[in-house]
Amino acid sequence: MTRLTDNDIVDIAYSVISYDRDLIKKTGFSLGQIGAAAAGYDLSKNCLADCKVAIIPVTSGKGLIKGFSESVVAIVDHLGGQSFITGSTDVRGLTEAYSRDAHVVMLADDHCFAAINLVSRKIVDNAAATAQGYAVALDRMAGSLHNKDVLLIGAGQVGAAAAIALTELGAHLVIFDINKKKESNLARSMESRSSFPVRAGFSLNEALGRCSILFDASPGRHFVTGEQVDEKTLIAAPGIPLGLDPDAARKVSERLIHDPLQIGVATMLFQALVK
Ligand code: 2YC
Repeated sequence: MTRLTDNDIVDIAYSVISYDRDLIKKTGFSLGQIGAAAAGYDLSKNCLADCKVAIIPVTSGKGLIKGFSESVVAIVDHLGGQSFITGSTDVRGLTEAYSRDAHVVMLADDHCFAAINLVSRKIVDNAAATAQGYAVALDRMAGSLHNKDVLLIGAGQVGAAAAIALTELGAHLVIFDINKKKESNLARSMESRSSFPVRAGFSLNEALGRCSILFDASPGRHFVTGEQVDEKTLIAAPGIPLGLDPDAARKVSERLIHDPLQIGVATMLFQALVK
């Protein structure tokens, strides 16, 4: 899991409205609609207004990330939740969340970013939620992924969850990872879940030549060049840093979904609220 830097998240709090406007332009759906769809949460039946969310700063490992808790608050409040950052960190922060009647707590150390519903005891992990939220966003941007070839780059935690979510949306998967053992293990594990053969074993260039719809769940930087994308390319890229190099990012910019926290946090919140 790539640890975010304060620079990655510096503008989230003040740009969440323009971010959402851009997401609607690209997919036709808002951050709330995408997160709720990925969670199976019915926005028309529920409202977040009475949902108190405590964000607990965690100092373990490499410590706090400047702006992390504030970014999560901005996203939750943009979605209609009532959130607060606990005054204390770590264990005391958890006791504070309980004493201030939080419904959901959200907290992250260097290995896990979780949302926990204190009433239903539902636990949600950021990696799986991010994969599911991005898969829905790509589906909406493509009109539908049903029976369409999708190149999944990265067979790690997010990639494995994305493979399931994309397959459930009807995508025909081509899987690529620089680690060929991880790539073939994920492809094999997906065979039983997909009614269509899961393909793997290509070089990156061959795989990019076969698919115009990409899901970049890898931590690789700038490995996709401008020559490898075109006006048909659609890409959902939860991986940090961005896999597209600047030339490719410029060419695909109107059809690129990439953010450090927003879609993952939105999906976590709604998933924590459904039974
Ligand atoms: O400020 C704090 O409370 C820190 N303990 C937060 C550490 C977050 C570490 N994880 C990450 O940077 C990201 C996750 C948000 C998802 C993947 N990596």
